[in-house]
Amino acid sequence: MRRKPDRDAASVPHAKTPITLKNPEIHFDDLDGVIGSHIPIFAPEFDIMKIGIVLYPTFGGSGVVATELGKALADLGHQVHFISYNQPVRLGSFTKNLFYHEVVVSDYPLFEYPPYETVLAGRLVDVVKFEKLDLLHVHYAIPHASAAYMAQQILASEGIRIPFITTLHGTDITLVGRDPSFAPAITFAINKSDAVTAVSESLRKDTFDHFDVKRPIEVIPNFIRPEHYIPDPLKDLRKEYAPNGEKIITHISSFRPLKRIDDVVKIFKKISDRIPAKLILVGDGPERYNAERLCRSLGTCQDTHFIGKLKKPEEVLAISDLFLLPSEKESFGLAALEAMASKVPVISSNAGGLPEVNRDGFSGFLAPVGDIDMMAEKACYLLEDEGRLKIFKENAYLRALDFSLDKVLPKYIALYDRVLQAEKRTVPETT
Ligand code: GMT
Repeated sequence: MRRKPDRDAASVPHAKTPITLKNPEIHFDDLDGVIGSHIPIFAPEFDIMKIGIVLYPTFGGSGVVATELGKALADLGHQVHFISYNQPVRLGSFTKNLFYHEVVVSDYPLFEYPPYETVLAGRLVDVVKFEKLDLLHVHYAIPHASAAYMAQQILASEGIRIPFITTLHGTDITLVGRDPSFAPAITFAINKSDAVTAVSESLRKDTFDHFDVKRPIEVIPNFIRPEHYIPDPLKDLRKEYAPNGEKIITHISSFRPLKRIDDVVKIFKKISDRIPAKLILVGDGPERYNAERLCRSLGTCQDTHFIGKLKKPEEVLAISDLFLLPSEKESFGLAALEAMASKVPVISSNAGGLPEVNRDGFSGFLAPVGDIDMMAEKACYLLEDEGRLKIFKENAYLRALDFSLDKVLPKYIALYDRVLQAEKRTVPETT
């Protein structure tokens, strides 16, 4: 049963209001295939929904997007229940509409591999039943989609119907999911989802190319809340990191091999041979040690700061001049979008969905994966000319606004509404 909110529907962005573009002259065409079409978006009737969001709570982009989505929905009056094994890192302070349900897996000695998926399914059954959820939205297919399907079937056997939406984020499709040991379960769970979204056109295509998917996949891109990226004038750390006015180059990632951290260090070496510059590396992961060793052997350590994981990467982005993302694979590249929202141009590879986010020659530059010469050249082209850099900084911000919450959230709400409308016509399925 969906409820009306206790506040004025007309004051919320998705109350039967056409969403208007603040900058209609800017790149709306580029959103074809990324966001959808030119048709003005009419959001559905405003009803309060009770939504369960299943996510990875760590620093990865899928967790960040899922958390921000939940927070935005809660701000609009919807009731949002996060379900995960840990409190999402970007959750911040609670509001009355936000809830967190922890999934605790027993450490019974027999379990060499704790059965997270089974316990998650059980927790979903419990939360759906007792919180009377309207729908589940799972982020990252493995193992969330199959756990949601299992929960859906358990509930159906009790006469309770719960639809679930799966959002594909990247390596669940492009890397891990393709492993033959995962693929059958992933394909099945995607096909059993009540709706499926992918964060880029590239990921959508990859999914159809590599899995026998029978359902439509809607592209709903990742988003930012522009207000999160307004620099705090009291926190200008620029002088601490670049005391002599050096340019600041930043990279943020999980330091996994596919992020090609070595390329970041090598590109920086080429840049710093020409321009006084500092490199700030944010994040941590398996490649950190190699990157530190490479730095030592290239002699760039005194200009490089490995600062580890940060809850508020926007603080570093606020003092950055350029962002590097030379990834091997990247379904979207949320870190690049966050940099652009902070007015930081991006030099990235052209892998996956990156060209859908970073506009070559406008918000930064693209280069083939591994082409560190080209990336360093493009970086110097920007950093050597103050006027040019300033234009690219403004462009990066304008491009980021194409992915602002007010443009993307109505897409999710419209999808929820469609799924819930379809639900009214569905009888519980018991296999
Ligand atoms: O990279 C991953 O394996 C995990 C995943 C995550 O949780 O951060 O990253 C993917 O999802 C992000 C959010 O949609 C995207 O911005 C990243 O591009 C994507 N990573 C890859 O495709 C490598």
